[in-house]
Amino acid sequence: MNIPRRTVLAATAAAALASALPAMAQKKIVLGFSQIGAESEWRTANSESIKQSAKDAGIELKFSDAQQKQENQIKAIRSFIAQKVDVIAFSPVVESGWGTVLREAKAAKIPVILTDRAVNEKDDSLWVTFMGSDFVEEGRKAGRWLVDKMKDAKGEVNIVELQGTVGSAPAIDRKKGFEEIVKADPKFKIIRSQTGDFTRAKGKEVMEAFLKAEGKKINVLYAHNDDMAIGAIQAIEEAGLKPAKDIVIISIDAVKGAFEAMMAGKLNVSVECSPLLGGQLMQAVKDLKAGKTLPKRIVTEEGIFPMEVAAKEFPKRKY
Ligand code: GZL
Repeated sequence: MNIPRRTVLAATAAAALASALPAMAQKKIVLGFSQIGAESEWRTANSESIKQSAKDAGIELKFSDAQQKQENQIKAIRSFIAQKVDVIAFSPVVESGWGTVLREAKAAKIPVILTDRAVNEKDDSLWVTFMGSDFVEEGRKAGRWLVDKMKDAKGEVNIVELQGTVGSAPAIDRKKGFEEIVKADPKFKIIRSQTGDFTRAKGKEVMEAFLKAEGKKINVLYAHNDDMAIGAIQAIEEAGLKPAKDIVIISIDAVKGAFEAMMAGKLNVSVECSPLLGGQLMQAVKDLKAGKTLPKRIVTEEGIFPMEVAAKEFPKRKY
């Protein structure tokens, strides 16, 4: 039987494609991830979540640690572009200064996912989605807890504030949310506010300075993360004061160290900020590569843990 030449060619091409398909289908998605650093327990748990979830999802992860420097994150993103990764994701150390490199990624047709922290670029076509917590709401939760705690307090309530990294979304928004709530009652006064850069060491150092300047006038410490609160607790004890008693302490993240401090009676409350974004990120990467549309904003659901529930909740904690 004489089979037309074009039919033979089509059959050969189909056979070649079919034999190549399994390999093509198995071609691993490559994700370039630029992480801020390892400044806190939260960050360490976040990195672990991303690395483990990439492994579980069969995604090849190129992971870079920027040691909390924006220029290192920009370098890493440029390197991912040069390597032609499939997707780029990162947690921006600060809100501004990303337009140029995000436009380079867009020009290279590499989709970008923001995780954990936002950027303040006007052109939101520069990223596909932003997944992470609502930091303003975290600040409001901290404020609402304090207002309730101090509802019977007479006279002024003097607050010192340990801010996160200057210019970072969590520092800007946690301050905003907390102030929105406490400013409703003039008895609350933020008498000192300074960055502790989200680290234990800096938190301790700045709290020492607060104590030197204000001493027993301080009624409350509001720390933008647990690591700075834990550092400040050391300073408060070294000053001969009782943390969580002489000075009410509110912090954010709800990492293991915070639960341990609450169970020791040294921290009053921690607002949850979940670092476990790895699973959501890998699902978003797979959906992207499968041509699905992602929501512009994916918000993490979170709670609040006062010291009274710490012992019961601690065994259930995943970070
Ligand atoms: C919040 C995250 C913050 C944590 C800090 O999502 O960006 O950075 O609250 C961490 O502990 O350093």
